[in-house]
Amino acid sequence: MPPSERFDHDVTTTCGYCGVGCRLEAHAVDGRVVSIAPALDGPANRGHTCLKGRFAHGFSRKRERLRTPLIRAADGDLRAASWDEAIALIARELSRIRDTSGPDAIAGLASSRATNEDCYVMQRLMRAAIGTHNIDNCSRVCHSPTSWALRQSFGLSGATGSFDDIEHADAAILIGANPTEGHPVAGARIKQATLRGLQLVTIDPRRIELSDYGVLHLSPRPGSNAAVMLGLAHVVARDGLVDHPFLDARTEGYDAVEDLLADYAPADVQRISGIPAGDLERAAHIYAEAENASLLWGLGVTEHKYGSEVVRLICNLALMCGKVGRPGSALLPLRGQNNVQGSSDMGALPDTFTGYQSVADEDVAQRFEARWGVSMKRERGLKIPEMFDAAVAGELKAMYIFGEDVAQTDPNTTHVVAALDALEFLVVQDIFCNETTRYADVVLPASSFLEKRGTFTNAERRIQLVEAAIEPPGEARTDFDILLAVSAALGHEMPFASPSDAMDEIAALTPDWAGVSHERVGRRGLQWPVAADGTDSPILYGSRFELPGGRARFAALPYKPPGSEADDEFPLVLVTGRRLEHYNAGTMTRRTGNLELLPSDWLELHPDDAARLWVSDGDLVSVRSAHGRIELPARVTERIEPGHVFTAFHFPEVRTNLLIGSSADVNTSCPEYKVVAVDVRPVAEQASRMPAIAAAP
Ligand SMILES: Nc1nc2c(c(=O)[nH]1)N[C@H]1C(S)=C(S)[C@@H](COP(=O)(O)OP(=O)(O)OC[C@H]3O[C@@H](n4cnc5c(=O)[nH]c(N)nc54)[C@H](O)[C@@H]3O)O[C@H]1N2
Ligand SMILES: Nc1nc2c(c(=O)[nH]1)N[C@H]1C(S)=C(S)[C@@H](COP(=O)(O)OP(=O)(O)OC[C@H]3O[C@@H](n4cnc5c(=O)[nH]c(N)nc54)[C@H](O)[C@@H]3O)O[C@H]1N2
Ligand code: SF4
Ligand SMILES: [Mo]
Repeated sequence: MPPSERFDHDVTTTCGYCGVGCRLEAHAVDGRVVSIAPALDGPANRGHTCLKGRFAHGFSRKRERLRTPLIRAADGDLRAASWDEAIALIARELSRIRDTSGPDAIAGLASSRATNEDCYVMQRLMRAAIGTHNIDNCSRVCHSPTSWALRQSFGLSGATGSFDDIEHADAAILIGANPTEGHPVAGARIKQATLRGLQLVTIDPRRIELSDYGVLHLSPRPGSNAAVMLGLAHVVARDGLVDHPFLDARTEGYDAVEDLLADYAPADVQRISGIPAGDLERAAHIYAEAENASLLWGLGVTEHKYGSEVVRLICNLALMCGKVGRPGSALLPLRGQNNVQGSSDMGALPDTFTGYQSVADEDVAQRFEARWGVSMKRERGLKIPEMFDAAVAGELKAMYIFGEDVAQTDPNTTHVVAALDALEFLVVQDIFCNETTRYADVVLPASSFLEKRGTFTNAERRIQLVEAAIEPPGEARTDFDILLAVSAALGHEMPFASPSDAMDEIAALTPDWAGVSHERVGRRGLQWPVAADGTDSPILYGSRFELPGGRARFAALPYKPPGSEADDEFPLVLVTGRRLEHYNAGTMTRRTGNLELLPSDWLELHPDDAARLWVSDGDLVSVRSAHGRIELPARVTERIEPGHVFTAFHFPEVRTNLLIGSSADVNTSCPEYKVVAVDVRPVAEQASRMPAIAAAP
C-alpha cells in the first residue's frame, strides 16, 4: 500500500502492565500498534520503559483475542452469539436470581487492569443496578494489607510520596519487593540512585538483583518480617535515635510500642528471623541516621498471615524516626497492577464507595443514593474469599467477573474451581479465554488498554490519561460501553456519554478527587488528593495526618509465626513471586515475543537442598503441599537460602496455586502466598538418573 493510503495514528498513553505508570508514545498503522516508545516527559518513567511496556503489545491483534460474545450452549461448548442475545441473557438471568434469591446472591469483581472509569461503572452497576455491595477487586490478593494499615496509621490509602523520593533519599530500606522484575523502571531508578550514593538495604529471603547494588542485604526466614521490623525499632530506641519532637507533636500511642520493644533485642530477632544481630543493628543505624530515608515494600510484606500488621510496624519505624511527609522521607508501597490503586480508589470494594468513603456512613450513603436514584444497604458486602465460600455453600448464585483470572491466580485453586462450578450463572468479561472462562455461561469480548480511553492511577497516587491507539478487534467493545449496556439492560441507565463524564461524577462524589477532570489530568497527571481548584498532592502529611486530631497512630503489635511452617512431612518453605518477562495470569505476555524469552516456569532451590534430594539443574520435580501437587523443572541457585524454594505463577500448565491454601491476612483476607510448606522430590521417571546403588559394570 502506498504510504499516502496508510492510516497512521499516534497517541500518548499510559502503560497497562505495572503500577509504575510509564507514559508511552504508541504508534499505530492501519489499526495495528507497530511501535511503542517511552514518553520523554512521563513523570514516573522520564523517557524509559521496560520490555513489557515497550514490546509486549503483540497480544492486541493475536488470533485468540475474543472478538464476539460467547454463550455456553446445551452441549457444554461456548458458541458465538450477538451482543443483543448475550446482554439479554445476562439481564434475564441476573434479574431472575435477584428476584428469587435477593441481590446479595450476586457478586462482581472489577479489574485492576482496566481504567478508573471502568471500575467506577462496574461498582455502580453492582450497587445500583443489582443492589448489592458484593464487589471487590484483586487488590484483595495483593496490597489490601497496605491499604488497610496506611489508613489505620496515617489516614489515607496510598504511598506517602512519589518515585522522585528515591532520588531525594540518602538511604532506603526495600522490604519484600523485587522491583527490577516487578517494577523495572522504578527498579532502574533505585539502581541509579545507589550509583549516586543512596545507601540501600534489601530485606528478602532471596538475594534479589538490587541486593548487589545495596550496602547491606538481610535474608529473613519467610514470614518473620514482624520480628525484623520490631528489631529495627528496638535498636532505634536503644541507641537514642528516636525523633522525640516529631513523636510528641504529631503522633500518639508510642508508649505501648516502647514497652513491647523490650522483647526484640537483636539476639532475639536473630533467633526468629535468622538475620545476624550485627546486620540488623547496622540496618537500623543506616535508616535512622540518614538525613532523609524512605521505606519501600511489596508482596513479601503483604501476602502473609500478618501482612497488614507488618505494614503498621513499617509505619511505626518511620514515625519513630520522623521520616514521613518530606522529600526523600517517604513510605512507598510498590502497588502491582497498572490500576490496582485506582480500582480500590473507585470503590470496587465491599465496604467503601469512591475515595474509601464507608458504605456504613449515613451521610455518604445518602449522597450516593441521591445521585444514583436508588436505596442501598449500610452493611458491607462480601470479600473475594467470602464470595467463593458463599458459592460453595450455595448462597451465592451468580458472579460477574471482569478482567481477573481467579481460576489461575487466586489461592486454593481447587476451592475456587468448586465455587465457580457451583454458581448458577457466571459472566466473564475479558480480552482472552483464560482458566476462568472455562466455567463461564457468557463471555464478553472487551478491550485492552491500547483500545480504550480513561485514566489509570499508579503507585504514586498519580491519575494519568489512557488514550486509544487502536480499535477493539472484531465486535469486541470497550469495557466502559459493555458495562453501561448491561446496567441499562438491568434497568439502571447511567448518564455517561464518555469516560470523561464518569470522571466528572467521581469528582462530584469524592472529596479527595474534587478537582479531577480529564482536561486537568493532561500530560502530567494529578496525584490525589486533588483540591477543587486542581492543586494536587505529591507528598502527603507535610503538616498533619488525615486522622482525627491530625496525629498518626502507633500500633503495638508483637511478632506471631506464619500460618504454615516446615515440618517432617513438608520440610521446605515455598515462596511464590514473579518473573520479569511475564505478567500475572500471563494471558497477554504469553502471547508476545516474551514467551520466547521465557517459555516455562521452574523451581529455584539451593544447591544443598538439591544435593540432598538428588535433584540436578533441569530435572523435573514434583512439589506437594497439604493442598495439592504440581510438577515443573528445577533450577539450582545460590540466590535462594537453604530450606526455601521459589517459583512464579504465570503458567496455567504449572498451576502453582493448587499448592496454596486458604490461610490469609487476619485483617484483610489477603492470601498467604508467600509461605507454603512443601515436599519436593524428583519425579519418578527422573529417579532413574539417581546413581544406582549397585551400578552394573
Ligand atoms: N514482570 C512482572 N511485573 C509485575 C507483575 C508480574 O506478574 N510480572 N505483577 C505486578 C503485580 S500484580 C504486583 S502486586 C507486583 C509485585 O511485585 P513485588 O512486590 O516485587 O512481588 P513478588 O515478586 O511477588 O515478591 C517480592 C519479594 O518478596 C520476597 N518475600 C517473600 N516472602 C518474604 C518475607 O517473608 N519477607 C520478606 N522481606 N520478603 C519476602 C520474595 O522473595 C520476592 O523477592 O509486580 C507487578 N509487576
Ligand atoms: N502464587 C501466587 N499467586 C498470586 C500472586 C503471587 O505472588 N503468588 N500474586 C497475586 C497478585 S498480587 C495479583 S494482583 C493477582 C493477579 O491476578 P489477575 O488479576 O487474575 O491477573 P492479570 O493477569 O493481571 O489479569 C487478569 C485478567 O484480566 C484480563 N485483562 C487485561 N486487561 C484487561 C482489560 O482492559 N479489560 C478486561 N476486561 N480484561 C483485561 C487478562 O486477560 C486476564 O485474564 O495474582 C495473585 N496471585
Ligand atoms: S515498568 Fe511497568 S509501567 Fe513501566 S513499561 Fe514496564 S510494565 Fe509498563
Ligand atoms: Mo498484584
